[in-house]
Amino acid sequence: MDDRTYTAAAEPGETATVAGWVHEIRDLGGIAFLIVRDTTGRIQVKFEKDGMDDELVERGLDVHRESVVAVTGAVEKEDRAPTGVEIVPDSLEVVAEADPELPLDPSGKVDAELPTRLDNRTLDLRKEEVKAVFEIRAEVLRSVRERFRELGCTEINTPKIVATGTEGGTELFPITYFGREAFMNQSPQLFKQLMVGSGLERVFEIGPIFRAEEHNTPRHLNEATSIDFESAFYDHTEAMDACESVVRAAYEGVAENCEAGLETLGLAGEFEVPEDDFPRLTYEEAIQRINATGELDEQLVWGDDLPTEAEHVLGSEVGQHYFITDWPSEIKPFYIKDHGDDPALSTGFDMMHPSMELVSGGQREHRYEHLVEGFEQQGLDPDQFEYYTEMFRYGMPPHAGWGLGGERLVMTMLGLENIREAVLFPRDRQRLSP
Ligand code: AMO
Repeated sequence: MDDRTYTAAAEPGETATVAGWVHEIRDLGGIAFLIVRDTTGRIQVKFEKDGMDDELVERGLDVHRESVVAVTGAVEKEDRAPTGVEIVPDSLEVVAEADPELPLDPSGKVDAELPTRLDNRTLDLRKEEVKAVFEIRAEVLRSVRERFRELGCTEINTPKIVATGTEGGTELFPITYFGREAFMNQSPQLFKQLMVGSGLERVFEIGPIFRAEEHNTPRHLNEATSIDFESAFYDHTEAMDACESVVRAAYEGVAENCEAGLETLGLAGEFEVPEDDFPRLTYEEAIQRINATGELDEQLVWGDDLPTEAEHVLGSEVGQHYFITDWPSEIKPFYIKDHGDDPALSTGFDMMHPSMELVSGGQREHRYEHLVEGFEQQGLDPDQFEYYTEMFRYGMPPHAGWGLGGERLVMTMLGLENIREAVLFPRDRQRLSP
């Protein structure tokens, strides 16, 4: 539609054609209104029954809510209209009629449970506050891409169908690949590492990761978006600096460019870009602080992973984004490098929002013999990873990096209760379509 005017751009004094969805029909007797909604907002269409063509009035008022219409008419200033202007129609075309019964009410007057919303995502995204989440998500991705470019990274795309997994502990989804067993990739870990030894040196990837974990929680997905970073000649502290910078860039982008969306979500006043440096606690300090609160049933001991409850206790103590560094080597994957002076301590780190983990990362083991030993210690067959280990024999620089959960970043930024709210079409134990 070449001559279409977005509702937000309709100016009094002009004749315009607006096209969108019938948000509401208000019939007050002699006068009636259609509220037409498009991606920029809403506009009121006024029908004065006496002064107008009967057929036009009938067509306008018989249309079902959520039908698509195109309305042409004079745009007039009207202080009583929700947006200060209205259209007095000369013509109205019903472009696509909606059924009278809708599975979900996009005007939001009738609340819907999350499963109903996810089953009818198209209608759900007609709601301003749902659309705002995805506009903000898009801005998060745009601004992290920009920051990665400023950091000198090249964007890469690596295979999602692979022969082997990398993240021990979380399960793999097997698939059949021309009669052979293959898997959906859990992480671009090995590929991004291989790229630091290439001519690219510093890379990032934003792509899907697949985890067949049984968890059915408000913060786990079986298909998530991982924001991955890897750089040659970086150690874990430099990787943490980059992580902080990228997370801050996401907040800055949203604060700068998503004012309307934040307003719609009721966050305009309280949205804060994290200004201070993220505190860096060692794992040992972390467990001491958690234990000192006495809030866990059992005291944590060295070597324990942090249960969710411990993350919450520590998160409310720290009250801002923070890192946990120097994890025990035995609970970090084979590719994480140990501290040179103490092999029981790793350079692995996590970056936490007060409510949950957002990032894992570390310096990587780049020495061929140590790497192969690490595979064996983790019960993995190094032969299966030869395509990876082999490259460590041909000049692999020291390097470090991390992976950030895209949905968790959006979820924590906006205070969403369920991670599924940050995904258009989530994949979880129950949900394989839409
Ligand atoms: P990890 O497995 O900790 O590390 O994943 C990194 C981050 O990705 C997010 N994430 C998930 N989000 C939602 N649902 C899931 N099932 C899920 N799994 C992971 C989390 C998590 O912190 N290769 C390493 C990263 C690295 O060392 O570079 C890795 O994948 O926010």
